Amino acid sequence: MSEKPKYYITTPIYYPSDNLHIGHSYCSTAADTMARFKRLTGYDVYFLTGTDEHGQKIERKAKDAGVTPKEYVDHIVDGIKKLWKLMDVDYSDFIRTTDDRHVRGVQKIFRQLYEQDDIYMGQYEGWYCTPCESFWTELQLKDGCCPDCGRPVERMREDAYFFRLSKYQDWLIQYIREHPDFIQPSARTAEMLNNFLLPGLQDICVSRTSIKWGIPVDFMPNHAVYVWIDALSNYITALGYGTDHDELYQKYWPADLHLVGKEIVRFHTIIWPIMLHALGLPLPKQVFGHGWLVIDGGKMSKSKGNVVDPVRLCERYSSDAVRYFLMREMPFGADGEFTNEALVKRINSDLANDLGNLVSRSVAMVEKYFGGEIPAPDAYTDLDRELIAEAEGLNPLVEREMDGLNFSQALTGIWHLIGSCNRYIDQTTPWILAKNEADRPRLGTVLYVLLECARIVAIMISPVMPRTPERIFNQIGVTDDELKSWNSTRSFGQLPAGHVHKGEALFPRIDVARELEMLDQEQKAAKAAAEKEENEAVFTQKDLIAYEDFEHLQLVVAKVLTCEKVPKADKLLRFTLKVGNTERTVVSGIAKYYKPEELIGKKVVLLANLAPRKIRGIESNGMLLCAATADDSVLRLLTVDGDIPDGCAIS
Ligand code: ME8
Repeated sequence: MSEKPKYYITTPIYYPSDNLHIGHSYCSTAADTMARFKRLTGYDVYFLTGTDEHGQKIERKAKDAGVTPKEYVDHIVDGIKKLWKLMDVDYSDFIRTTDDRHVRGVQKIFRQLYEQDDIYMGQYEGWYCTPCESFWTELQLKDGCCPDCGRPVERMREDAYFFRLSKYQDWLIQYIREHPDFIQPSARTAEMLNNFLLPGLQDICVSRTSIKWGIPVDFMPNHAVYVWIDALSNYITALGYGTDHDELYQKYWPADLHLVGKEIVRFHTIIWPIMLHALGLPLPKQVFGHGWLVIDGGKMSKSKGNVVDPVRLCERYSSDAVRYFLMREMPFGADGEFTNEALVKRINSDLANDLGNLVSRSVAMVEKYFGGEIPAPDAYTDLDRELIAEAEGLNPLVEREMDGLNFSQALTGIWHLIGSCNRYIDQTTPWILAKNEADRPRLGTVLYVLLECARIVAIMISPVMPRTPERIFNQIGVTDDELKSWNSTRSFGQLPAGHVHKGEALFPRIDVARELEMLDQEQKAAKAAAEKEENEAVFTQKDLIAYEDFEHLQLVVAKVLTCEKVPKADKLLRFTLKVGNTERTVVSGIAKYYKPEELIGKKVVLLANLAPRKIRGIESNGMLLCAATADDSVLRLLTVDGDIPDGCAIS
């Protein structure tokens, strides 16, 4: 027997977030659907997923929670694994970047790149946003603050290793041009070339001394491997690359498909291929960047209270229904708006009505007219042949669309057949045929055609909806595995004699108006809870400091003499402050909370001995103290009560 061809597919490794939403399920559902489809069509599939667990953000969250980073991520990873189980995401392996096998693999890769001079020691300097763990250039800053979260950034410089991306730029441009399928959808190829490669690549920083929760560089342990060399390597360390047990690597690498969200295509099609090429390894065959599931045109976020919980949806509608919706609703490469209405209507019309009706009506009629025994077909009419042709045409259509990752189009094709079957019932009117004994052979043919179509549909939907097919097979009396196989959908008429078994409705019909009202209320409650949580300040005690440390801070009363908006900077106010017999300029990012004129004359609290910083070209000398909620939705300046001259010390 010839060996099965191999197929290696991956999802990105997810950040362990306590905020996993339906958007995260999107990529995993697609990867699982593809893995199942390839298995169904005869491939030896390896499907990898996992978690990306290092970095300062995790370190800080763990500290806030009073646990070690490992304890913090362990708990979240358990939740992620439970979600994949609930959603039938049936991976072959789950890699964690904290796994020993990964740590050792990354250290080896880093060392090799260093020894061959693709990694070198340099100095990194930039504006650093701690919450986002990101360095930014001056140009990237927005109003002098982090362009992602809007919070203040700090100038930081540290020794760091760099990876010579620039050395491989011309090679990569040529590679991408010669392999038009490497980056998909193809519009992303142009984006990568025009926005990043052709303007010129800069070497990237691949280590940090300021981050402790990371993989130590083994030959320079005060450096932790920074982000992408750690994260991207997972695709090969999981296969045992570089160890004595690299059988999986030998068998499955290169990957056939890396599925990733559109925002990380860049890392997967620039840094990753260069890393692999530098290591002398073959490149993945394709990187596909899918779109985002958005709400009200924007990303889901916990603080907006618009996070859609996949667990809740699966429990209420079944994982098959949720998977169907995700794969059907929007073309895979594009963004799509998530609404409760779209979800509920799709489940009702496509699953409860179209698919549910086909199966339940066909089975009910076989029970009623043939005592549950599947009739043998008689002669086919033109009408039958038309439907049969559509059913037989589905195999190549679905194969083509699935291989192109056009999940939605594949499902549209399958649902077209379901629609044709339901119309066929109306056209052939079995209930009228049943009245006349002479029409019995015709009635048998009609019902046979319907059951056989239902069998084909059940096989076709199985990659997207792994649970429903078995329920359909039970009802239409299919037990033989061969009749559940992909090959058996190529030619019509495989369904043998047997018995149908009327079962429960595949998907209960939904009262759409009531359901939407209920979901709406649930969402409002979730939003209110999120707001309450956000506003309830969580106080976490920081490390104790000595009194001498406090004494270093020079806090004084300052009087606002002038205050004005900084032109072309939405967030910034420029203050002239009187501090005793001196005056100074301070720039503060609080324009959103105050009108400049409200502040004139106020006595505020100034940290006077903070090193000066240039913000939007203005030198700011000190910082005004404010109190703010965690999400910065409310912010108030600290002012001094009563009559006290400016310049007075605060202690
Ligand atoms: O990016 N719609 O992890 P991550 C669709 N650790 N997809 C979404 C989505 C949404 N609303 N929200 C998130 C990372 N995703 C890195 C990857 S790989 C070596 C390292 C997708 O947890 C997102 O696009 O932030 C990405 O593909 C995946 O979830 C993981 O995102």
